[in-house]
Amino acid sequence: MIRAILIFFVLLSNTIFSQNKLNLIPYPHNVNINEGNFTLPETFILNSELPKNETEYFKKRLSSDLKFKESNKSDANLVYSQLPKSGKSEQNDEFYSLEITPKQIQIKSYTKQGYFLALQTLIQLIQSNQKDKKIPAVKIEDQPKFAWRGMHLDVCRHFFTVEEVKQYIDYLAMYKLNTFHWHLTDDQGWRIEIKKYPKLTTVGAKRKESMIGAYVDNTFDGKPYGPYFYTQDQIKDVVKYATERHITVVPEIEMPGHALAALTAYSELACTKGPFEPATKWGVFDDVFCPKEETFKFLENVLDEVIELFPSKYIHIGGDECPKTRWKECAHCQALIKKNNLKDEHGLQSYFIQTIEKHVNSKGRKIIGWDEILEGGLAPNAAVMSWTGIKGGVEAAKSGHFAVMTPGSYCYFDHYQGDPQTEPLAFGGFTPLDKVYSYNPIPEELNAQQAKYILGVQANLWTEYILDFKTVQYQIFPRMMALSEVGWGTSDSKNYKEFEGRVINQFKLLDKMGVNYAKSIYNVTGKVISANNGISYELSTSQNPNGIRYTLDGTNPTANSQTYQNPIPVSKSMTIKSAYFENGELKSAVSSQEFITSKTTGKTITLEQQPSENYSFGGAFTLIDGIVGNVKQLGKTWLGFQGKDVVATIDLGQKTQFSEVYFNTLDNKGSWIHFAKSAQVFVSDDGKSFKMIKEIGKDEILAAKGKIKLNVGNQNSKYLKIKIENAGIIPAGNPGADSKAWLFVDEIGAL
Ligand code: TNX
Repeated sequence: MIRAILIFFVLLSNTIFSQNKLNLIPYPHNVNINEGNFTLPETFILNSELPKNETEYFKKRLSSDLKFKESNKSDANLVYSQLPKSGKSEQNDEFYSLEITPKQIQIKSYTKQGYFLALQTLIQLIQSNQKDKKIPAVKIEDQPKFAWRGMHLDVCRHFFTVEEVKQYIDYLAMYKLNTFHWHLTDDQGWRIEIKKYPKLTTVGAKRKESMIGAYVDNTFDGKPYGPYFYTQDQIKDVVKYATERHITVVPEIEMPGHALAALTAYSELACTKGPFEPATKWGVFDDVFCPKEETFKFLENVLDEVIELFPSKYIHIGGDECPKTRWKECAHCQALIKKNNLKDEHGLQSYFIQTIEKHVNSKGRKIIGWDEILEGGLAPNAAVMSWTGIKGGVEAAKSGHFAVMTPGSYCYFDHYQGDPQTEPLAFGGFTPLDKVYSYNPIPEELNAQQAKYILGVQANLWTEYILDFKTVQYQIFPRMMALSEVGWGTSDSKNYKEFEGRVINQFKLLDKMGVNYAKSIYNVTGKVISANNGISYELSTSQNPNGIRYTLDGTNPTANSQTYQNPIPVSKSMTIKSAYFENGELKSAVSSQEFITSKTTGKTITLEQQPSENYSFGGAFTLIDGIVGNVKQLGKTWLGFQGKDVVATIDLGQKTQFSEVYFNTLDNKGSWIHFAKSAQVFVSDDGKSFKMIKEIGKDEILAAKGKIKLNVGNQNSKYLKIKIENAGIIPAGNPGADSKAWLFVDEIGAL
């Protein structure tokens, strides 16, 4: 009976949902659903007065769904009228109204852009009602909240063809994004033809090889990459393509940092002699543009050609991550600091950007740059793209400068969107769909007047770990849909589940288009919990919990595998594989978790000193949870201690026999992580007086590459204590020299 009532409510809420909400992303601001439907005819009749280019686009998008014909009659299926411009109106240029009655579809707007946006809404309505060919009678009045709704694409770390870039632009158009930020130059490659400086592409558009796999692996593929770049004709073609879709292309030319590819081509623009080569690994490099006369002349000439190619109001000049190492040692730079009364090298960075700004302004354009352009004082007319959090945007808005919000933790689509074990290798971080959806581009610190300087929001796609276009699709979908609704101004975190329903509806369309979107929202996530003096593995999903199936024998789960009900006891080493199914169909990726258990697993552990906040994951329990630290997941399965030793005491519950003790420690000097210096193992029966049973030094730890296994003879004790000594102060000649080293430790076991 209760079940029947429940089912009734589920059905009822489904009908309410389908009655109240249309399958649209971004959701419009004003929607009035009326009685009746418009039935899609066999041949859809377009009024011949419709704006031409946009209507061509509409026909192309629907070419596999509908046939079209033109008619000059006013009773055509689709008619358009342009609204007269009214100065006072609250409505902006992107406003549109879309009225669908059982007889006709009518669009009104001030601009062709408004008409184009209305068509996107109509396309989504038609495509999501393809089955019964009926679209609901509705009146929509709509316009975006933010003028800048952007997506960025890095084509330097990995290159994408003109065709792929055009597809990317198409995705933006589908979800009403209007700005494409094209990251065209970086250390690893210069990707735009500049006629005056041919070496930029003959020399700077290729690299010897590329880093592959996780950064910590420090592995290279040995394969030359490139030359890959866009000719000016190709650039013009892309800009035209975007313009037809009412999308502004904002080019980015990086300076003063991220300049190795350019310096390889023209080494005279650096502070030191070189020779240089385009970077083969990822990161930040010391060789940057030197603020000399000839460098400015060069950059101005480059920008002149760029300005010719891109009609955008803003030109992005980079500005991020510019180490000051070379400038500190360069006599010319120091003299320039003195001559211009600058405070220091940060002042010089500001001088650099202001010099460029003057030039760009003289051509009638404005600069935008990453938030480091605030260093040492912001150029007078510059806009800021706030990526290292929101403070850059806040500072800009408070001082009357425009800002675009792209904070890493919400807007970096190179981050993971699901459990890294089920995702393609990504940069790091964790930015799932609901996190993007929860973002509010207006920082709380701003008052209404200052908030007007927030131009909008953008997501960035850096491609260090994105080798092909399939992975581009994977990283942006479905998160771009969340971004789109955030930028449109109709997102509401409270309604996330309802939004997710609309996303799932869009998946059908993406399937039809052959887009490789992420299914991470379906994924099953696992958590180790302590139970009965050992551990159990708890599985969950944000979807229907009855849809989880799992196996313990290493095979991939099928619809017929065991249904998950309660946490799974992990009493021995095993691999638990799980996945989410709906109506017998696999919806998620398969999640796989290996457990290696020992006599310490799930016992009581205490740490004398706690790990550093950012690397404390599940606290001390992490060290005995049966999951052995994975090098690729530093923030997850390891505990990190900066400048501190690890002193862990494990209460085994009762006298326990063991003869081997093991633990793991890491070495990644680039990230200031160093192997332990020594380790000691103790035992006790009362937890008070401990006896040392083993000690090892640095050489043994090094020889074992951090995977330490210690033969401790036959022991029979209730307490096991282990002291792992931090490497201390980082020695000279290493990154982070003179700072406190990090000690990363995981999984302390006894066999
Ligand atoms: C920081 S965001 C960078 C990029 C990297 C990115 C990786 C920004 C302005 N600079 O050079 O690709 O992190 O997430």
